[in-house]
Amino acid sequence: MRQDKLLIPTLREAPADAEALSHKLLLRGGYIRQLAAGVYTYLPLGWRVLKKVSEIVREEMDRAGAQELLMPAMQPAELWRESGRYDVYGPELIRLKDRHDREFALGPTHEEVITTVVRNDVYSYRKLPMTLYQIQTKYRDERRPRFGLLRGREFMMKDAYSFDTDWEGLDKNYWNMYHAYERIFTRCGLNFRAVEADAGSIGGEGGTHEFMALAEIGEDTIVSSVNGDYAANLEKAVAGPRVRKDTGFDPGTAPAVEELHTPGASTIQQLTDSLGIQADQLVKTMLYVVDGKTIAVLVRGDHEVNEVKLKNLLGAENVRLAEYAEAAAAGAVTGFAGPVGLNIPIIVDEDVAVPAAWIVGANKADYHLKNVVLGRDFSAERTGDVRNVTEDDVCPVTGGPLQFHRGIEVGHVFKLGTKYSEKLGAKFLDPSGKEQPMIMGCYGIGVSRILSAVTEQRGDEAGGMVWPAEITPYQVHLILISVKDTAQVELAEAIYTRLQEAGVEVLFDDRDERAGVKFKDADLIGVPLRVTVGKQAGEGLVEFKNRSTGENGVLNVDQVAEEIAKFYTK
Ligand code: 9G3
Repeated sequence: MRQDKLLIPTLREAPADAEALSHKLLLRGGYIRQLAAGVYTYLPLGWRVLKKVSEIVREEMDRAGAQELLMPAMQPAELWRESGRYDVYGPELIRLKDRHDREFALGPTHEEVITTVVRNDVYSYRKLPMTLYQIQTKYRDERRPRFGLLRGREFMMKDAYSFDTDWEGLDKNYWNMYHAYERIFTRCGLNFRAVEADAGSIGGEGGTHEFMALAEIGEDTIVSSVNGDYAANLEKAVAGPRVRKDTGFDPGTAPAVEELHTPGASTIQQLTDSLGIQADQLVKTMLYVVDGKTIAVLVRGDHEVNEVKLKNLLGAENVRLAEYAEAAAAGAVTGFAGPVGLNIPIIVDEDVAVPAAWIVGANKADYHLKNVVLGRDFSAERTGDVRNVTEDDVCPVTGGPLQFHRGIEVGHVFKLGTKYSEKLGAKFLDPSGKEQPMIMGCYGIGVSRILSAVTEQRGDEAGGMVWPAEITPYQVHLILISVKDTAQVELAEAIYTRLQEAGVEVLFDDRDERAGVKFKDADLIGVPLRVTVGKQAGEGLVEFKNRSTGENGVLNVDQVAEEIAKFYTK
C-alpha cells in the first residue's frame, strides 16, 4: 500500500497520560486512538495486527477441534439471575435497559450464554465432547482502565467453552487447549510462561493455568524454579518444606510477657531499627473484613498476607483490609496492633504457628509486647498458609531457589466442572438413559491485549518497535528516499510491483518527505524488514535491513526478494 494515502498518524511525542511503553508506542505508531477511558479505536495498522492475531487463534482453535460461533454482547439479565451472578458483580458489569425496559448486561464473558445455547440444542452423550469458541468484544467497566489495551473497558477476547460427559474428557480437553495456547503465543512471538493459577471469581473445581507474557508492566507476579519445573502465579505459589532449626524453645518455661515502650515505631523497619531485632522475630497483625466479619491475620514480620490464599482458606466471597474504626472496634490500635486482647477470630500463618516467643503490637499506642506465645497468651481460630512466598523460600518441586517475574496475563484456562451446567441446566442423557450435567471447561485469550504485550516485549522508546513475522501489519517497509530522483522512483516502483506480485505485503513510503521523517516513522510502525531505495538506485542496488536481527547490507533486487522469502517462510 502507498503510505501517502494511508491513515497512519504517527506522533513525535506520546500524550502525557500514556505511561506504559506499549501505550506510548501504539499511539505514536498510529495503531490505536482513545475514544474514551479504556475504549479504543484500532486504526488501520492496529486492525491489521489484530486480524493476524485473531487468525492465528482461529487456526489453532480449529486445529484443536473447536467450533467457532458468535454470541451476542447483549445478554438478558434473567440468565445472570439464573446463574446467581447478577448481584455478585458490581458496577464492573455494564447493565442497560431496552426500549421495553427489559434489563440486559453487556457481556463481560459468556458462560451463561453458551450454556443456554448448549442446553437448548444438545442432549445426547453422542454429541459430546464439544468445544465452542468465539472471538468477540467483551465489556467490563474497570474502575481504573489504564495502560492502553492492557486494561480496557471494551476489548477483544477469544473465549472457548468445552462440554464433556466426564472428568476424564474435561482433562483431555483442558490439556488440548493448553497446548493450543502454547502454539498460539509462540506464533505471536511472545515470551510467555504457563503458571498454576487461582480460579478467582469464576470458581470451578480443579486446576487452572494462566499464560503470562513476561513484562515489567505486568500486574501479576509469577514465581518459578530456575529450571522451570515449577511456575505459579504469586497468588497461588507455595513454599517448599523448610528444615526448621530446633530452637529448643519450651512454651512452658518461656518468660512472661513484657511491655516495650516503642514510641512512634509503627512500621517493621522502625521496630527492627529501634529494637535491634530481625523482622522474622516480629509478628504482624493485619485486620481484615471477611464476608462482613472482622478477623485478625498474623504473619511473620518479613512476610506479607496473601489475600487469595486467605480467601480460599476461609472459603470466603469477599476479603478486604479493615477500616480504622473496624479495627478499633476489635480492640486493635492501628500501627500497634497485636493478637493479645483482641475480641475477634485470629488466623495464624503456619510460619507463626511454630514454637517461639514473638514481639507483637500491644494494642496500645507506642507500645509492643515481647515473649508472646501462641497458645499461652492468645489462641488461634485456625492456622494455614496465608502468606506470599519470598526470595528466601525454596521451590516446592526442586527445593532450589525461586525466581520472581512480572507478567501480563494473556490467557487463562479453567476446569469449570458442573457449576454452570447445573445452574443453567446443560444436561445430557448418558448411555444408560440417565440425565447428567455436562462437565465444562472455559478458556480465554486476551486477543487485543496481545498487541500490547508484544509491544511491551519488543518495543523501545527510542528505537521504536519490531513486530514478529507472523503478526506484523506489513511484511516489508519499502522506503523511497527522493521522489524527485527518477532512478530512485523507477527502481522503487519496480520493486513494489515485483514484491506485490510475489504476494508480499508491502508498505511503500512514497511520501514527499525528508529521509529523517521517513525513518523515524518506519521505526515507530515497526515492520521487521526494510528496503531503502536511495543513492545507489542507478546501479540497481538498495539497502536491505532486517530489524529483527539488526543485520543490513546493500543488495540487488533479486537478493532482496530472496532475503524476504527466507524471512517469511516458516
Ligand atoms: C463479570 C464481570 C467481570 C468478570 C467476570 C464476570 C472475569 C468473570 C472470569 C472469566 C472466566 C473465563 C470465559 C473465558 C475465560 C475467562 N471478569 N470473569 O466471570 F460479570 Cl463484570 O471471565 N470466562
